[in-house]
Amino acid sequence: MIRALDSFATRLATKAWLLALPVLALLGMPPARAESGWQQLNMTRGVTEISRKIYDLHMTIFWVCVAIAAVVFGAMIWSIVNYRRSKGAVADVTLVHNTKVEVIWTAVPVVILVAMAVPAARTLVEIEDTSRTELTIKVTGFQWGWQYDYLDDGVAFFSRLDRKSDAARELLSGIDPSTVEHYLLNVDNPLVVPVGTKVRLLITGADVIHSWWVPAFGVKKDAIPGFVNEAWFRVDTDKPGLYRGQCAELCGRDHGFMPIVVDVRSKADFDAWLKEQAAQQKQAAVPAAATG
Ligand SMILES: [Cu+2]
Repeated sequence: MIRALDSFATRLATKAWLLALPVLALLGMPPARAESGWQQLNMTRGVTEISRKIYDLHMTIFWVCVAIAAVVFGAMIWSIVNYRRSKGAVADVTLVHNTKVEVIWTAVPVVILVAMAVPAARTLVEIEDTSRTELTIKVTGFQWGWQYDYLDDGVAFFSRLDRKSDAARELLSGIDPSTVEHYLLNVDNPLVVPVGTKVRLLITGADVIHSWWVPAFGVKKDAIPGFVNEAWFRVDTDKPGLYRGQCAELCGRDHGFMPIVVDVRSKADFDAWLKEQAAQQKQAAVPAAATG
C-alpha cells in the first residue's frame, strides 16, 4: 500500500507541471482575445495608455509570482518525495543557523522586491500626474447616483440607474431581469467625454463614501465627503464607445444600483454636445432667475 502511494506521489510530482500548463497557457493568451472566455477572469487591458500600463505591470508581477511559486513548490515537492523517511533519509542539521544560506534567502527576496517596486512606482507616478489636463469634470457621488459638473462650461447633470433596470429590480416587479438590456449597468444620462483628450476628474462625495470605477480606463478613486480626489484618463483616439463601471465602495442600501456609463465621442461630436447642453441649461435657468 505504502509503495503504491510512493509511486503515485512520484508520478504526481513529475506530471504536476503538465496539469499546470493549460492554465498558464490560458492566462498568457494574446491580447486579441482580451475580453472573452477565460480571459474574463483577468483584468481588462482597457482603452487608455494607463490602463494598459497597469495591465502590463499586473502581468509582469503575476509571472514573477508564478516563477517564485514554481521554484518554491518545485523544491518542496521534490524534497518531500525524494528525502522522506521511508526512503531512509536522515534530517540535515547543517542548514540551521547557516550564515551563508540566511544571507542568500534574505538578499534574493530583497532584490526581487526592489526590482518589482521600480516599474510599480513609475506607473503610480504617472497615474497621479494630473498636469496639462484639457477638460475638468467634477464627479460627486451621492446616494444613489453620480453628479457630473463640467466646470469650465457650466454644464451639470445627474446620472442615475436607467428606468428599465430600476423597474425590474423592484420586488415582485414581474419583469424578468434577463430581458432588460445591460441590467443594472445602464444609466439615464451617461458622462460624455471626447477621445484623445486628457480628462481630469475631481471626485468627491455628497453623503457617504463612494468610489468611481471604470475598469476600461484604469480609474478607481474614492469619492469622500469633504475631500477632493483627482484622477485622469485619456481614451485612445480610435476607441470611442460606451464604457461601463460601478460604484466600488460599499456605500449603503443601493450600492449595487448606481452604475457608471461613459459615452466617449469624437472631439467634434463632443463639442457639439457640450454646446447644446450649455445652451439648454442656460435657457432652463432663465425663468428661474426671472421669477426668483
Ligand atoms: Cu456608492
